Amino acid sequence: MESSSQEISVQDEAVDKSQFKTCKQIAFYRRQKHLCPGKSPYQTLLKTVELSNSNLKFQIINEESKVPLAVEIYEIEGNIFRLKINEVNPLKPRYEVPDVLIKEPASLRLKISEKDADKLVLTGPEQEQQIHIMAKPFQIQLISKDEILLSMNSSGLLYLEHLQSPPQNRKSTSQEKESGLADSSKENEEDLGLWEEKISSFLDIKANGPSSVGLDVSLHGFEHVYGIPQHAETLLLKNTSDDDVYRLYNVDVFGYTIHSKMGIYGSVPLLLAHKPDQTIGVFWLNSSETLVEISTKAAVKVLPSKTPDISKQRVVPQTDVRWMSESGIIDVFILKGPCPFDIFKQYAQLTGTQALPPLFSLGYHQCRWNYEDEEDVEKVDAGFDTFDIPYDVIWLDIEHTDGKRYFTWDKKRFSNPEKMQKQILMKKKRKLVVIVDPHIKIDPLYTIYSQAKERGFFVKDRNGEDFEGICWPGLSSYLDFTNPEVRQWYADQFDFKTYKGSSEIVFVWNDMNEPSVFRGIELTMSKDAVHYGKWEHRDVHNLYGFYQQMATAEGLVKRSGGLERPFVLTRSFFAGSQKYGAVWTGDNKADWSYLKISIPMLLTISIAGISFCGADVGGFIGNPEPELLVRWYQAGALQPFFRGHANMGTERREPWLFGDKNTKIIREAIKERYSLLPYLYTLFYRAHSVAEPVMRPLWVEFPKELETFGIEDEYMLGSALLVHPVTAPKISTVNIFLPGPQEIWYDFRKFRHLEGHGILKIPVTLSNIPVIQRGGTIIPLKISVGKSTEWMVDVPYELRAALDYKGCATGELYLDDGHSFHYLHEKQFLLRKFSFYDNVLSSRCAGEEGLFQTKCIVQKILILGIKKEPSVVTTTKFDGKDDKAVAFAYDTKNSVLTLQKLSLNIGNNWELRIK
Ligand code: NBV
Repeated sequence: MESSSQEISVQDEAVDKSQFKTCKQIAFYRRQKHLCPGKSPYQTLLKTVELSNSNLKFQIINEESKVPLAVEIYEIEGNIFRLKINEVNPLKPRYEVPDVLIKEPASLRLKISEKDADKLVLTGPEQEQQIHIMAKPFQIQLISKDEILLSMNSSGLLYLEHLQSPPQNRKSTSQEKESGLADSSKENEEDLGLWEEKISSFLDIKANGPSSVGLDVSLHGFEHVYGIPQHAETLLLKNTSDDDVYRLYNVDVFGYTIHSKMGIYGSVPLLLAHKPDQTIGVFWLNSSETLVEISTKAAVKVLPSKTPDISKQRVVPQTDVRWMSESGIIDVFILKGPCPFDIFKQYAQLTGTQALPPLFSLGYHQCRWNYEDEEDVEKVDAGFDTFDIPYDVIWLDIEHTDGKRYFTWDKKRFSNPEKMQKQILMKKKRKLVVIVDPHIKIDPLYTIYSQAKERGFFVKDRNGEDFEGICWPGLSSYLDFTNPEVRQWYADQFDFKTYKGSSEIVFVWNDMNEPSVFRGIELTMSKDAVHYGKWEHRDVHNLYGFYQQMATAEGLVKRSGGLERPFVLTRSFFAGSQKYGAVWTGDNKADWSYLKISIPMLLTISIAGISFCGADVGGFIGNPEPELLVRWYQAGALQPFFRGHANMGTERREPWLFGDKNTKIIREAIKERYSLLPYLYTLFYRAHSVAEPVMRPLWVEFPKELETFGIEDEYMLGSALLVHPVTAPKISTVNIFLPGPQEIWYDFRKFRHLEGHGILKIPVTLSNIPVIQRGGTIIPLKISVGKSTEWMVDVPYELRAALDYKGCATGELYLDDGHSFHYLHEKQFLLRKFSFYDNVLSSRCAGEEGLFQTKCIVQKILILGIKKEPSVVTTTKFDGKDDKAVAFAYDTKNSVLTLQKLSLNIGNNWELRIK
């Protein structure tokens, strides 16, 4: 045993999977399944319609129970529609998710353009778009260019259970009557989990009875749907069957099963649907346990015809999506695109964009559970230098603490953490990440515990006592991060004065924040636990990790006086987590199938707004065979968050432990990542500024090409690089799909133009995975790499231009100090645009307000796809100096022009002319 967790025999506690519910064990699912699709009992009360500047309000009534519901409809700036449905007079307010929307969305005034007994027609700013509200039954249709794009409640599955007072004074209620539950015997009530839900020895008591909500959304003309992470599943969402629906419920599943729709660590209730001329997004803003059913079918569409009696029909696909949540209100945003990138922007307009990471965090991270002690850290760190492998961050897992008391150090193993940071890591310009979990050891002598206890900062159980559960330190309580005061206090714990032994190179990893509770129901917190504001845990469950990461990130910013960008990795996440840092895919296995599934998993997280994501390189559980480890490094090096990690008890696997040949290949993969950092950092800038995902499915870049819609074994890194990881052993050729008859593709390393498009068989060796540059792009690179990102600040650039069929290309570079907020507050950044047109490559400013100064130069330029050998190449600097002829080399076979020894300032305007 290399490490010990004396407090509790941990491994066994964490692996027990038998406690995760199947759908049929979820009471609100069983209840909602009592509804038969078809005619909804809800009717629109058109006489209640009220139009204001910001919305349209009206009531709908359940014709069977006669209970009304309040409906609000908004047209939000930027082509977004919002529907809210709540009780008219709830017994007490129902939970409406706070803090996820970055601001109250600005709405536009709607206009009622038609109103009769059956229907209300509304128009927004765009004339060709209409909202139809049907009266009998209640249904909403979004119409675009005379076609139905989307409809809600068209399958009649709108559902809302009204809050009730506790059982003693309870009468049978409306929805019980509705679903035939009113006459149920006590036994039947238990079955449906109305007031209590029992799973093995766990009892969940529902203070206000059943409270679930549900709605069906039909996507007309769509058969390709994506999103709703996190699942270990394919990129394209599958049709669900009754006991196999997509679950959004954050839980700790050690070695999760792949190709499963069960919930794992994070949830983003955003679904995307795509067809060649339209992308649409459905954002279901609800943080309680959520289930999503998907069913794609062929629907008959009647086409408008001039002769009314000869109606033309066409069969079109339709995808019905049914959302069900355990509590809260119905609050759904329809992002109307029309392009994939519009959806990303619309979603970011609501929930924010990816935080701009500090540059070091885009380097390679070396982690394991655990790096034993200071000596171990020193050795591993030195290993990277000995073997000439760049890396930026070493990580310490839970064993570095004093008995799993976060914010402390194990006195024996880490007796002098300051020295370790100063004399080893800082000197080498490297960083340290430490783990800080949300459970707090119940120990009155532990300051964090005693302070939190005294201030009442822990989540309570249903009896008003601090909730207690078992986790790594033994019996623990859980900080209530939903409370803003707790978050502030928690943020202050990261202050250098409070967090002894920490320094400005220490960053943070939030694990176990689903939250994980050993021996708890489904290894998490009881749903009847009580949070700030008297909300039940069931209401806020999926937000717990979101809030911890928020508080941690705020703490890191605060400790630097607001100057420095934080880096926080979280395991659990929700919509909007992108604002606070990075996520990873948790406890995967050292198995080829997990390497393979990591691609669709990361793509799905990426299109749901969280660009900074990665999977444990090598696989957390088990020992990867060398070939798998090598392939995983090659894949991870071209994914947004790049960290090697390994479980306790696994064999050591630092990159140099697998023989010279493998070390060399891993070194090359990591070095290639470092040389690509200018491109990657620019992509992150775009994710941050305009919400473009860093890692993208092919269909996002080629939205009209049907063949790309289901591709998940390759992806685009930005719009310039196509990456096809190798995810099986002993492979000598791979089938790559190259989109676009109009596109030209080049081998990124050999610069060769790849003939053709569609499926291409290309040979591979173990030395690298296929990376292909798209014609029409210019990629900024560093010409050499250093020990870590900070060693590379002054390293000159290379520009690699790959020409399209018209002989043109464009690219961009974003640059700043790599760590502070000066880019934001003082506009200290540089944004350059490179373009190649008419045999001239020019560099110009693309962000006039940027003020960053640098001496860094472009030293090398490669132009791929130059058809003819030039006779002369000149550079013109726009700093007063004249044209200058420069030396060049031309490779006739591959049509590559190479210019070396240039000295063009990266921040200046210049031109390179080819004659
Ligand atoms: O803190 C220990 C591990 C961590 O290394 C891993 O990355 C997390 O996903 N943690 C889970 C808890 C224990 C898992 C058995």
